[in-house]
Order: sequence, then structure tokens, then C-alpha cells
Amino acid sequence: MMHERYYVEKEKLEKLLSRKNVKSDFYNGVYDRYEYPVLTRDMIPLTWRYDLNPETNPYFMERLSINAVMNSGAIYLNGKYYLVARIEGNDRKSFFGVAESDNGIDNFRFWDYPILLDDVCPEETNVYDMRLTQHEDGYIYGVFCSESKDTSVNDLSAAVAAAGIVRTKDLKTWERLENLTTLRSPQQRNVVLHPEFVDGKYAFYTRPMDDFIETGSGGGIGFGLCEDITHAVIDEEKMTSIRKYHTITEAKNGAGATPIKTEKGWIHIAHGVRNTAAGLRYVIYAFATDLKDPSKVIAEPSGMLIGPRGWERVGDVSNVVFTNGAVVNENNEVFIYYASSDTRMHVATTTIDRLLDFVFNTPEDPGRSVECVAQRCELIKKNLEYLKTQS
Ligand code: BGC
Ligand code: BMA
Repeated sequence: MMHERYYVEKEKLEKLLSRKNVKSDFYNGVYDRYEYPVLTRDMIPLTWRYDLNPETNPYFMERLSINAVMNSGAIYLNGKYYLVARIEGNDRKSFFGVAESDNGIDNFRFWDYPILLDDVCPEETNVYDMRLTQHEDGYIYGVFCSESKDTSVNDLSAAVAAAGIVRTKDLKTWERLENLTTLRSPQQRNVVLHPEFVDGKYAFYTRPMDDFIETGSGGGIGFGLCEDITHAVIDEEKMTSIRKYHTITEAKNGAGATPIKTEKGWIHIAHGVRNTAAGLRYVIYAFATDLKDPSKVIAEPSGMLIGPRGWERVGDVSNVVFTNGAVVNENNEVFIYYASSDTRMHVATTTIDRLLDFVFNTPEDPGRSVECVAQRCELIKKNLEYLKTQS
């Protein structure tokens, strides 16, 4: 016989999973935010957490608890929305699980099992933040951070970040390829595979860094080509979106969602980090690159696209919003999936038209307060004049 608590928890879970999501009253004309997160730790199947057999679990205890569900890769396939979520156990180890929804804003349900990756790197301790790319070669690629202990220095916390690569056709069977090698950058995080060949080669957005946390001489989001995806080696990384002093990307930045192709260019939804007295602050920003040369930035709207608000600010790593997945459906509606404070997943919705308007018509950051005020005064002046013509 099942433990009676099983039925209580099952009902709670079902209620949470079937709850309809609603747009919040947040307004900026660019995107909509939603009242409820799309994935939280409480939405993880009971079978992943409890031992359901009362003989071996008389108190109906969580045997393997989940701490957080965050940074999810996303893909729209055959009319369904899939997230490959970063799920973090109470043991701090992350892993990936596929959650599926019919409408992209609620009712995300995890498949029976999480993804069990091929165990190809004995030194790999943790994996996280998978980006999904539907590549023109016919595969869906997942590129993620593969983290190992750095044994070359005498520091217990020292770690090495590299980019792991898997591929699949159905999100069920995953083939693990060799980790990406970047000859000129010792560490890599936030690597994203471009969906098309560039000059007949596989193209990656990289994030060169000298150290595990500090990017050091790494100037921003890099871009590099490689011949063979099964043995991916990048020599030269050129810069796309660069870090700048006193902006939202001062400390670091990194590619987020797989770039979205539009008639005016590739739209990138990335993250920028600045340092504060309260620690690193992560926000989401957008830019566009050239259709023919996706490394060339052609539009750079100033400031952030999404910053943490209200209760999004609080979590395991507070003051963070982070994206590694966005999808477009056949109606050109865009779903930007973002995590808040390394704790839960949200969605923001917009359209290709709105995103293009934001990216190409938001003025650039002039870089200095006095010029920013002048920029704003120009807008105010135009508005006051326009208002006069309307009254
Ligand atoms: C954590 C990541 C984090 C990274 C850098 C890793 O150990 O798992 O969430 O982005 O460190 O701080
Ligand atoms: C990292 C990212 C994310 C995380 C963020 C904030 O550098 O790769 O995993 O959301 O830090 O902790």
C-alpha cells in the first residue's frame, strides 16, 4: 500500500503543474512577464525525490532532494516547447532533464528520467547550462559547461570550466562528443553553437577566460570556427560583443540563447555581469549581428533587456537573471526562458517584430552620464513638441 502522504504530495504537484500561467501587469512594450515561474524545484516528479515504497521509506522522506531548477536550454520541435533544464540536487551537483509543454508558458512536465550523459571525462564533477542548437547538419546539439577540479594548484576550490558537446535527434538518445578545445583560451563557459555553417565550418560563440571566475584578458563574447564537430578545435577566437567600462557587461558577458535568424540579422540574447558591493549582478541584454558574418555586431541597444525584479532578485545566487534558451514558433512569437537567482525558471514573451524594433531602434549607450542626459533630453523635447501637436 502507498504511504498516505504520497496522495497529498501527488495532488499538490498536479495542482502546481496544471496551474495556468497569466501575464503579469509589468509593461515596457518590449516583452511580457508572467505571474508564475515555469519550472521550480517543486515541479520535479515525486519519483525523482522519494522512495515510494513504505517498507524502505516508512516516513515518506525525500531521499534525493532537489535544490533548484534553473538555466535551461530551449527548443521548439513539432509544435511543442522543450526545456532542457539545469536541475541541481541538494548535493550541489547539476544535471539535465527534459520538460515538455504544449504552449510554452505553463504545464511543463518532466519526462520520466533525467538525461544520463555518457561518462567520458573521469575528472568532470559538474555539468550545467546547456544551449540547444538545431543545426543545419540535421542534429540537435547541446553545448554545456563541463566543470572539473583544477588539480594543478593547491586550492581546494580551484576549478576548470570547459565546453561539453552532445548531439541528438529526438532529445532522448544523446551522443557525447569530445569537449571543445580552444587553443588560445585556457577556460570556457557559455559556449553556444551557431545553427548554420559559416564558411563551410561549424561556428561557436565562446567566452574566452583566463581563470574560472575572472575573464581576465577575455574581452567579451568570442567567435571561432572548427572543421570537425566530433573533434572540435578552435584556434583563433575573434570578438563579437565586447565588455565595456561602466556598462552592464563590465565584469563579464556571455552568449545566452542560440541566435535567432531574422531578415535584418541574427538576434542574440546574452548576459552581462557587473560587480557590486553585494556581489556579481547578472542581467540579460540583446544585440544583432550580420547575417553573412554572424561575428560582426550591427546593432547594440543600450543597457539591459531583462533585469531581476521583485522576488526574482532573491535566491541561491541573488540579483541574477540568466538565459540560455529562447524559441520562436510559427507565428513569430518569441519565448525567452530565463532563470532568476539560480533558483527557478521564468518565461518572457515577445515577437520577432518587437525584438527587432528593440534591437535596431533603441539608441546606443553614449558611454557617459552627461551624454546620456543629453540623449534623454532629446527624447523629452521631441515628446513635448509632439504632445503640443496633439492637444
Ligand atoms: C557554478 C555556476 C557558476 C560558476 C561560476 C559554478 O561552480 O555551478 O553556477 O556560474 O561556478 O560562478
Ligand atoms: C555563471 C553562469 C550560471 C549562473 C551564474 C550566476 O557564471 O554560468 O550558471 O547562473 O553564474 O551564478
